[in-house]
Amino acid sequence: MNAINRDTRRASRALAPLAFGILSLFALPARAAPPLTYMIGDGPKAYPVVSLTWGLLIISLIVITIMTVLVCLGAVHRRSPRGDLSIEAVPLLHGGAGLRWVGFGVVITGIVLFGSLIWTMAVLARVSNPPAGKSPLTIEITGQQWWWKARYLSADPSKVLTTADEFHIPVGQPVRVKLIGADVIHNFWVPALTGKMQAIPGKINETWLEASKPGRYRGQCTEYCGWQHAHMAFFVVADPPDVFQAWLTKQLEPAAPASAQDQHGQQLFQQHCGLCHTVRGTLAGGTVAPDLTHVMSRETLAAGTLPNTPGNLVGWVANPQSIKPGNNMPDLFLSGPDLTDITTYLRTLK
Ligand code: HEC
Ligand SMILES: [Cu+2]
Repeated sequence: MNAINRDTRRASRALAPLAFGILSLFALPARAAPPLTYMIGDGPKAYPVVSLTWGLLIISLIVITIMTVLVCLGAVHRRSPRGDLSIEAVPLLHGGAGLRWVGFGVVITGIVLFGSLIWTMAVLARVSNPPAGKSPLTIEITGQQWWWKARYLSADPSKVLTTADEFHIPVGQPVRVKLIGADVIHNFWVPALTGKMQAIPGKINETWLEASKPGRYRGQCTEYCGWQHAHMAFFVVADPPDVFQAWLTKQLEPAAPASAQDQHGQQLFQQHCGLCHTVRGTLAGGTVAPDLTHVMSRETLAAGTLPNTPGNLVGWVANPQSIKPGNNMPDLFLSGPDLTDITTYLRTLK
C-alpha cells in the first residue's frame, strides 16, 4: 500500500511540471504577452493575420494528431501471418477497400489545403492596404546600422518631424510607413501590429500599421545587418489622438534655450557631438546619428539597448563602444567634468 502511494507521489511529482507547462500554454493570452509575440495582435491589420496563424496552427495540430494515430495503428495492426515478415507474406492491397481509403485521404487533404490557401489569400488581400477613405499619417523610416530614423512627413515643411527609435502614432488611425535602407538591408517588424517588410538601400518599400488600443509595441530589425543587429529595436507608441497631437506639437518645438549653468554643456555638445547629432535650436546639426532635440522623451537609448536613466545616459556617452561594440558612435574620451556638463545638458532635452 505504502509502496503504491510512494509511486503515485513520485509520478505526480514528475508529471506536475508537464501539466503546468501544458496548462500555462492555455493561460498564455491571460498573462502579459512576451514583447515579440505574434500570436496576440492588435489593430485591424493584425487581427485577421493572428486568426489565420491560430487557425493554421490548429489545423496542423489536428492533421498531425490524426496522422500519428493512423501511423501507430498501422504499425501495431499487423496483417501478415504471425511472425512471417517476408515480402510475399505482407499483403499490399486488400481488394478495393484500401484504394478507397487512399482516395478519401487525398480528397480530405485537398479540401483542407485548398481551404487554407483561400483563407490565406483572403487575409493577404485584406491587409495589403490601409482601409480606404482615411488619409493616413505617413512616416518615412530609415533603417541604419544600428538604429532607426523617422521622419513624419507633411506638406508643410515646418511640420516635418525627425526623430529616432520611438515612433508615436494615433490610436485608431492607419499609418503609412515608407521604408528605406541607409547602408545595408534591414527589416522592419512590429509583431503585434504588422508583418515584416524589408528596408532596402535605393528603394522605398511601403507598409502600414494601425493600433486599436493605446500601448507600447516593440519592434525589431529582423534581417541580419551586422554586429549590433540584435540591438536594433524600436518602439511604436500608440496614443489617443489628442495625446498624439500634443506629442507631435511638443516634438516639433526646438530645444529650450540652455540656462546659464548649462551653457558650457551645450557648447561642449556642439563641439564634440554636433557633427553627428542634431539638437534643433542649437548649432548641432549632424544628420548621421539620432536627433537628440527631445532625447529625454524616449524611454530607451541606442535602439532599445538601455533604459533611458541618468546613469545609463552617462554610461553611454562615456563608453558607447563597450555598451554596443562596433556601433557608429566613437568613444570620445571626455574628461570627468566635461562628461558631467554634457550629460547634465542632455537631461534638459525633454
Ligand atoms: C561620429 C558620430 C557621433 C558622434 C561624434 C557622437 N555620436 Fe552619439 N550617436 C551616434 C550614433 C550613430 C548613435 C546611434 C548608435 C546606435 O544606437 O547604434 C548615437 C547615439 C547617441 C545617443 C542615444 C540616442 C538615442 O536616441 O538612443 C546619445 C544620448 C548620444 N549619442 C549622445 C552623444 C553625445 C553626448 C556625444 C558627444 C559627446 C555624441 N553622442 C557624439 C553617433 C555619434
Ligand atoms: Cu538588423
